[in-house]
Amino acid sequence: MDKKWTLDSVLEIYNKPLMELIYEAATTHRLNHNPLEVQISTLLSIKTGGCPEDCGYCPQAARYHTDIEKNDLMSVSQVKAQALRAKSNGSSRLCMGAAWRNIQNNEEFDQVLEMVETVNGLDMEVCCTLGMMTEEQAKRLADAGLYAYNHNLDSSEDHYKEIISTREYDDRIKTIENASKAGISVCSGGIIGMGETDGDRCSMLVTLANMSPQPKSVPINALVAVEGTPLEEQKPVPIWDMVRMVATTRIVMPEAVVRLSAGRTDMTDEGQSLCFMAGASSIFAGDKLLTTPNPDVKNDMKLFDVLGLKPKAPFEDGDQPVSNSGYKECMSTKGNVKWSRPDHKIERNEEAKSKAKVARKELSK
Ligand code: SAM
Ligand code: DTB
Ligand code: SF4
Repeated sequence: MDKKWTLDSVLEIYNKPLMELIYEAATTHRLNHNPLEVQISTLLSIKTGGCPEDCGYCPQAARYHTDIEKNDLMSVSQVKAQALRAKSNGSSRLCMGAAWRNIQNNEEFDQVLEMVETVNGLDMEVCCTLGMMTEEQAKRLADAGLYAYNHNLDSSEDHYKEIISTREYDDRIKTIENASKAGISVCSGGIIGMGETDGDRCSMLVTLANMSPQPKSVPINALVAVEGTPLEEQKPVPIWDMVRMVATTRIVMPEAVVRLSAGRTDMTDEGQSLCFMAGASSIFAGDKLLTTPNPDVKNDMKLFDVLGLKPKAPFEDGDQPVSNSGYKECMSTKGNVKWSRPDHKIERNEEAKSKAKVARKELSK
């Protein structure tokens, strides 16, 4: 039976002397991963702003007065162009985010399925974060070639109520289960710096670590306190808290990719290096997260050089999904990508798939 974590046992790890904590996390990291590889992932906001939810941290909630540029759903061709750009900058994963409460079964969802199939066809790991999702919708995304679904718990169940009132913690857990049942790799983590206690942070980790299977990917975000949101006055998170959180996450979820996510613009190179030492194995790169700024990718690459890190190739932790949704890409007269031949199945045989995997590994050396 899987080990069950308790709040006391996780708090004990979180509160260790920092040097001990980093050493233990670095050891766990080495036993489960190549410590010199860090995955570069790019975020793309495919539909920005106007969200009906009231998440207290989020600049995209319609009810807050923030200075973001709202956008309707991007076209498939725009997404393809952005994905190619991300790939050429070293990203092996694209995470597409929409400011939706939940997925709806409409033409916009069909368009997202086309985006998923297109980006999977570029041999990148495709992740989506589209809000709540039913099992049926998860299956359609899996069929289109979705690799991962991001749905954060954000905080402990208790603290969640202080931050969001328009949905329940259990709604989040249900969507995570739906992704898992459809065979999609789960990406779920949270935010620190929202006025929570150390107990709240560790309680969130207990919930994640006791999931079966554990999430394959755990983003740890430092709050980006955006003007106009209820959390605009929050003080920046001390780097030591970020290191502790990353290290504890690494120890309780040894096999997961731990993502050093929002908040890097406020961190020094040395602070980020401690996070890598403590087991962070991915960053979001590119000049923007979803709506807020992110460090320059050239600086990230300089830091990788200094530390001897290299970008990780796609699909090292799981097979590339076969896009099987029955769409086939072709160009419309307007130049937007459209789809035809709904019964056509795109399949790659096993030999071709394993050859592609070996080639990608060689390329990443
Ligand atoms: N609407 C979808 C949802 O809520 O699941 C997807 C998009 S939402 C922006 C994705 C995640 O971004 C949130 O769950 C939250 O963890 C993170 N996030 C949003 N605003 C943030 C902020 N200001 N600082 C740090 N993380 C943030
Ligand atoms: C995650 O945990 N962090 C990313 C990704 N998953 C979707 C999003 C961070 C958003 C930060 C605020 C913004 O740029 O709007
Ligand atoms: Fe909407 Fe997601 Fe932002 Fe919450 S976090 S307001 S659900 S976009």
